[in-house]
Order: sequence, then C-alpha cells, then structure tokens
Amino acid sequence: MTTEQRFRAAVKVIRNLPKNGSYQPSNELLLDFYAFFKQATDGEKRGGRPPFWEPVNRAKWDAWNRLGSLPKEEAMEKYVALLNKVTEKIIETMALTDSVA
Ligand code: ST9
Repeated sequence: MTTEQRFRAAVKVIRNLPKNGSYQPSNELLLDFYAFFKQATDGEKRGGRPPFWEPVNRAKWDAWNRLGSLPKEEAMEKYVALLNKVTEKIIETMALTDSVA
C-alpha cells in the first residue's frame, strides 16, 4: 500500500469516529492531526496569522505553520504514525482498567 493510500484510510477512520466517544482527545492532539492533515493536503502554510479574537483559528494556524516546509509525503506518514500511536495508547490504557465490559 502506498503512503497516500494509508493516509487516505487514516483520514477516513478519523472522520468516521463519533464526536462523543469514550475517549476524548486533547486539543493538542487534535491540533497535531489537523496540522499534518493540512500539510499533507495543501502543503506549506501561507497567509497571515489570524487576529487574537479568533483564538481557535489562530491555534490551527500556529500548529500548521510550525511544520514549515515539511514535504507532503512526510506529513502523510506522520499523520498515519500518530493515529497508530494513539490507538496503541488507548489499547494499553483499556488493558489496565476494568472499564471495558
Ligand atoms: C473515540 C475512539 O473515543 C478513539 C479515538 C482515537 C483516535 C483519536 C483521534 C482524534 C483525531 C481528530 C482529528 C482532528 C481534526 C482537527 C480539527 C480542527 C481543530 N484530520 O469539514 P470540517 C479539517 S472517538 C484532520 O468542518 P468535518 C478540515 O480541513 C471520540 N483534520 O469538519 C477543517 O479545517 P480548515 C472522539 C481534518 O468534516 C477542519 O478539520 N472523536 C480532517 O465535519 C474541520 O473540517 C473525535 O475525536 C481529518 N481527517 O469533521 C472525532 N478532516 O477549515 C474526530 C477535516 O482549516 N473527528 N479536517 O480546512 C472529527 O472531529 C471530525 O470528523 C473532523 C472532520 C474534524 C476530523
């Protein structure tokens, strides 16, 4: 499977997650996924930083901008790797609790 195919599959997985599942990702994690997604699809961030009264857009802009000129292919790989890492962490956490029926 190519990097792009793996990336598309990971994007689909994340888009199909319920909004309110048992696991609630932190804002930092959401921003990491967002930044790799934008870099992978649109490439390097262009345009000015949003104003302070748009804190969400500003956080998104900052996260994406931080990736600089990271190549699209590498952003795709990082997106997939991050999903694998998070999944692995969830499995470990679940294994240590009795919360799973
Ligand atoms: C549970 C099971 O409990 C375990 C889950 C483990 C894994 C957790 C991983 C969480 C990843 C979340 C990704 C966050 C994305 C960033 C959001 C923005 C801050 N990947 O069209 P719009 C961009 S599950 C990254 O309005 P949709 C898109 O370009 C329980 N970014 O939204 C746009 O930005 P801009 C927890 C993506 O289509 C912005 O997001 N459940 C992706 O209605 C909004 O786009 C969850 O965490 C993508 N695949 O929703 C749910 N697609 O305007 C996770 C689009 O600047 N899923 N964008 O271009 C979701 O929140 C949504 O499906 C969605 C897309 C935000 C990814």
